[in-house]
Amino acid sequence: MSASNHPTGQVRKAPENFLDAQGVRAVFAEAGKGRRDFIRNAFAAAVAGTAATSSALAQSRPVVGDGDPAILNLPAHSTGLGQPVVTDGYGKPSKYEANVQRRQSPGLTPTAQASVSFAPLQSLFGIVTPSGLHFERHHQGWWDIDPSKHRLMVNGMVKAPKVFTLDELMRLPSVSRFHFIECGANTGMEWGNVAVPTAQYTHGMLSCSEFTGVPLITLLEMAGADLKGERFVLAEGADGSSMTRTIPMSLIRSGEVLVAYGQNGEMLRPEQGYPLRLVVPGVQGVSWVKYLRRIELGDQPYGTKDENVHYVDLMPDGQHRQYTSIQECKSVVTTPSGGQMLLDKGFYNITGLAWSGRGKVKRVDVSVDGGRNWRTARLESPVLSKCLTRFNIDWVWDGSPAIIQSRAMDDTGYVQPSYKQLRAVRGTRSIYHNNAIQSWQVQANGEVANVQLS
Ligand SMILES: Nc1nc2c(c(=O)[nH]1)N[C@H]1C(S)=C(S)[C@@H](COP(=O)(O)O)O[C@H]1N2
Ligand SMILES: [Mo]
Repeated sequence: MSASNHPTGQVRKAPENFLDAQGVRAVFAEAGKGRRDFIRNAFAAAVAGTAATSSALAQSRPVVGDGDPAILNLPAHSTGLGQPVVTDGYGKPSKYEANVQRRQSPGLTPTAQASVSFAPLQSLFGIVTPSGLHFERHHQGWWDIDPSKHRLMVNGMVKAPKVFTLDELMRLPSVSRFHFIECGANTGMEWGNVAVPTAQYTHGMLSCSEFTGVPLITLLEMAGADLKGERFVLAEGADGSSMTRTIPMSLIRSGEVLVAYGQNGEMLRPEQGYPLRLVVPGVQGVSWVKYLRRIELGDQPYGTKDENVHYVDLMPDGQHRQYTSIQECKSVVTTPSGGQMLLDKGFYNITGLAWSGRGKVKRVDVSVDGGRNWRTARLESPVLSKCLTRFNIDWVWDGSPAIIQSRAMDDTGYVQPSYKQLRAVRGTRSIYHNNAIQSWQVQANGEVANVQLS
């Protein structure tokens, strides 16, 4: 099967790509909260006008040589002078991409100091999240901290407690690595079967960057850390949330935990913890402490508020599971995905992302019939450990209803579970750590909706 011997279908973008934030929220307000059908139908109704237009366009598009003005008429950009170089500015995306934005979920109550924004996964390619689209999760808002006044203290069970300035840290040997970060609450709404309409809101508390920094083990060694016996590190942020998390030495010893100042080739963005954040590959986002100001070495887990009260999983036996930190293997199809619309029958490239907090993604299978049959997708390089992996697979849509799913497997052999399998172990009362298989239903009219198969 290839694109060349099938007519190529068109995907109409998700509403986020052509409605502004107010528009998306208005659709939700109309729909009222609650049932997935209301939300889905209202969403579809609000964008029906656009759908009709683009569908008509698709049909009336002239073939080459048939008088297509986009071919025959020389545009201004081919005959005139272009813009001068931007000498003193920071480059921006095309104005035609202005609606590709991180957004607050229309399904969550808006607050004065919004605390989560989601990355527009359905609009991204490859594995790297552009820094301006990285999701945000702030427990007390973000700050743009003066780096010359920021300090990192290393204390606790160390012979020589140390305080580093940013300049001192940046003189040390550095490494650069690609890793995903996923909030433990990502896909949390789906536990309650409150389906949010698009991949941005189901899976968008997920991003991937190239991080640059100093291995934490280097700083501990410089401070003369006593590393005999069981050891744990407490990481503390400088913002008002007094975010503190325990990091086990087993992760730090390998050198993969970084004190990072770089993100995608430049300094961290303020929203991502400028000037310093902890990078804890494979572990849920909350442990990636931003505005990092202190590292303490101890001999037992610290049991902070962010690990005793938050980010715990209520299990079927009524007990809370603590310190669930590794993000298990997971994947999501980003096109076709909720809110998009297939405008024709024909060839489509199904594409998505897969990741595992335990290592590399080994395989991704894709089903278009709700899990009865599976085909193995192509993994695009690079396939890196604890990093997003892009997958693609060909599909010819015959115009009948379909349910698209992806199921990832990592190099430990672990396979991403269905909702049924996940609930069998975890029950129904969780908020965090949902890595179940996502289902997107393609309806006969081409609309794509978020559904859950039982
Ligand atoms: N200091 C500090 N660190 C923090 C947080 C915070 O509010 N303050 N939020 C945590 C949570 S819950 C997540 S999911 C990630 C989000 O990182 P991001 O905003 O760069 O996407 O940062 C973590 N580190
Ligand atoms: Mo989080």
